[in-house]
This record gives sequence, C-alpha cells and structure tokens, in this order.
Amino acid sequence: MKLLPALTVAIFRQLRRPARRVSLLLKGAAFLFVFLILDSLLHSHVHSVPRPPEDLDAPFAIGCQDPVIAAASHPRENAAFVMLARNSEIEEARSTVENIEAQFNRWFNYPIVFLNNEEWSPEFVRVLNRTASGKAIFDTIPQADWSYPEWMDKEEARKLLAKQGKAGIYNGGKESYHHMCRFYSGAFYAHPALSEFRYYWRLEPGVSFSCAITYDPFLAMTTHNKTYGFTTALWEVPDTCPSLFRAVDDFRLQNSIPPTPNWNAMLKPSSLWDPFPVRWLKGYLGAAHHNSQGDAWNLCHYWSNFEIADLDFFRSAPYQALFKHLDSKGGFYAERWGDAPVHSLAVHLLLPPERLHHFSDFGYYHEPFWQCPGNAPGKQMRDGGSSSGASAGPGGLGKWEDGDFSEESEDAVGCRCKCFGAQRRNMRSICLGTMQAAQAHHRPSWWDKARGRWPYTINIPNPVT
Ligand SMILES: Nc1nc2c(ncn2[C@@H]2O[C@H](COP(=O)(O)OP(=O)(O)O)[C@@H](O)[C@H]2O)c(=O)[nH]1
Ligand SMILES: [Mg+2]
Repeated sequence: MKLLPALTVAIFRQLRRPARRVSLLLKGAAFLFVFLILDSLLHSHVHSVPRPPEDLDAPFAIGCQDPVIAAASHPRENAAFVMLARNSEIEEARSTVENIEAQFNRWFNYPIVFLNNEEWSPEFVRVLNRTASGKAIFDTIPQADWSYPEWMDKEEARKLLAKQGKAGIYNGGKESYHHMCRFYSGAFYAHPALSEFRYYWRLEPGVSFSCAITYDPFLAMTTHNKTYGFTTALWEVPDTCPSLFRAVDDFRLQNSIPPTPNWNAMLKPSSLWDPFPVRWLKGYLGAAHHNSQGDAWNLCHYWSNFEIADLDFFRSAPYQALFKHLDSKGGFYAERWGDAPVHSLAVHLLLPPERLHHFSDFGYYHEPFWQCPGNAPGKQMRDGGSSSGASAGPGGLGKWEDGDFSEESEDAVGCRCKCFGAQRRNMRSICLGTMQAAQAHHRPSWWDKARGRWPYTINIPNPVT
C-alpha cells in the first residue's frame, strides 16, 4: 500500500521539474523582455533631441527693405559668389547670374568667382563678365584637386565607377561627377581664388531666385553668428553612399565627439528603438547607413547647390581632419559620396544648432525642386522704396504693378516673390523638420505626424506636407 503514495510523489516530482524549468524560462524571458525594453527606452532617450526653450532660427528679414539703403548702410562683407561650371554651360550660367543680379546683386555688387577644371573659353569669360555687376574672377582648379586621392589605384577605381554606372547609381558612372563631389567636399575652401574671402554663396548654372533679396545675407550671417545657411533639405539617394554615415560616425568616435542634439537630429528614430541584439548585429555586419552601434542615419541632407556659409568652418582643422578621414576610406569613388551629405553630416557633427540658418525667405529653384515663401503682407514697398520716388534712381525696387508678383498672404515672409501658387515648396517638409529639430521649440504633434503633416518647421508657415 505504500507503493501508491511513493509513485504519486515520484510522478509529481517529474511533473514539477519541467514546470520549474518552464517557470524559470518564463522568468528569464520576462527579465530579458524588460531589459530589452528598458535598454531601448534608455538608448532612444540618450539620442533624443531636446526641445530648446525657444526657436533658435528666424528669417533674417520679413518682406522688403529698401535695398539701396541696405547696401549703402554697411560696407560689403568679405564675401563672394562662387560658381563651378563648364564652358558648355554658358547659357545656364548666364541665366543664373542675370537672375541673381536682378534679384540682389545690382544693389550689393559682390564679386563672383567662376571655377572650372578646364581653361575658360574666351566666350564664357566675355559673356559672364558682361552679365556680372561686381568683379568677375575666372580661375581653374589644380589637377590634383580634381582627381583621385594619391594613394588610390586609378584603374581599379575606374572599374568601381563602371560598376556603379551599370547598377544605375545616380551619376555613379561619371568620373567627373565623383571629382566634383570630392572637390566640393575638401579642396574647394583652399582654392587660391577664395583665399581672400570669408563667406561664399554657392551658385549653379540654371538655378533661379524667385523673390527680391533686399538685405545683405552675408552681413546677416555675421550679425546673427551663423555659419551655414541652406534652403532645401531632402533624402539622399540611398545607394550612392551606403557606408558614408558609418565613416563619419567612426570619425566622431575616434575623436570622442559626444552625440549632441544636432547630431542626434540626423539619426533615424525608429532605428533607436531596435532591440540591443538587433542593433549590435547591424553594427557588426556593417549594415548600410548604420553606424557601429547599429543606429541609422535618416538620409536627410541639405541641398548644397545653394549654400551661404563661412569658409573658415570648412578650412578649420576639425573639418579638414574629417575630410581627410573620409578621403582615406575611398568612398568618393568606391561609392558616390556627394558633397551635400558630407557637408550636412559635418555641420550637424561639428556645429551647435544655433549656427545653422534656413533661408526660408528666399525663393529658390533648382530642377526639379523649389521653395517659395510668398509675399509678406503689408511689407512689399509697393511704391518701390525711398530711392524710386519721383526722382527715382535706377537702383530701387520699382513700382509694384498688380499682376507682377504673387498676392500677399498671411504668414508669408518673402519680398516681391513670384511663386507658382499658395504652395511653399514642392517637396515634403519631413527632412527640413527633422534636421531643424534641435533648433525648434515648436514641433508637430504626434497627431500631425500621424496625418503626414509637418507644419511646424520653424520659419516656414503653411508648408506642403
Ligand atoms: N567644370 C566642371 N563643372 C562641373 C562638372 N560636373 C559638374 N560640374 C558643376 O558642378 C555643379 C554640380 O553639378 P550638377 O550637374 O548640377 O549636379 P546635380 O545638381 O547634383 O545634378 C554644377 O555647378 C556644375 O556646373 C565638370 O565636369 N566640370
Ligand atoms: Mg545642379
């Protein structure tokens, strides 16, 4: 009779053991789950972008000022326009210069530096000299700055370019385009024709400005202590630069640069929520657009075909060290790293947010995208300004004739703009908003974001979404 209780106990024990194992397993899983959640929470918190107590950027001007008075009230800054162009782009270059003269430079007369990797044709020099109101300087780029890095095997590099061309990577097969991106990323700032200047305004053949610019943006940059100004922010084409972000972040780690709010604004928020093992694996495997910790870049960058910036930033030791580091990776040729993402990642890495400026009051068009700020209500100087009254000189704004410009509208900030309609830009505002996060006190609610609206982007009332 004693056998039954003994058997019951034995069976019970057998049952209990797996139950204990299961319970242990469950406890372990719960612990791991909580650990991973806490880790993700902490990781995304450490890389969050804190909200500043107020917006750190604002338009330099709203509406029109008298450009003649603005130009006379201050000596010219130590600044120049710069346009890299080919002889074959003479018509597009002329149209850009004609436009910027009409909208700005006929009052301010800044010099313009034309750069080319080849000798300028006499025709280009003649036509552009005639079009520019300020001094025009025509110079060429030293061969070493328009070429592969010295250590690189050119034949091997050309094979890589051919591969990119076959893969359909945007401009990946074009050797000159790679040289151009490398030049604008590193050697540009040291070019002798620019050595006397502190600020530059980058122009390209075939771009246009759709509003009058009646103040001196170079002066405004110095007054407001700004280093880098932009108009447009967009996503980079992913297959042009899979390893760029990792290379920049490796430089950050090697130089013990902490992840500042401005840097964190370049991270893709969803990647910060990846569980630790997933992040580790992505970092270990070198996933495209991820850094060694497995965090991803959001691919946002400023379009560098327009820039107004402080050359001294790019000439500085930290920027030049970053460029050397990137150049040593070979990515300007093994991939097709653009100068736009290189500049953008650099300014977000090395500058605090208040040193960046969005020229939201500029109307700017570069095929196929544009922004146009609309006309600020009550600030259009319809009489043409003080210098264009009865005794008007040639320099004023000229009388506003109805139909000449877009209607004035609430929240608009521009001067004498000709926009395509009420829209402020024809690309989504997500990158603008994301990259300005460290400057922005006003942010979109989760509800706005859920509906795909990014209305906050500071300075930019009524953006399209
Ligand atoms: N001199 C010269 N300029 C170039 C060359 N390739 C591009 N550029 C200039 O570099 C700038 C950017 O080139 P672009 O074709 O507009 O590139 P995208 O704006 O990225 O499509 C423009 O100012 C071009 O005129 C080249 O081979 N030689
Ligand atoms: Mg272009």
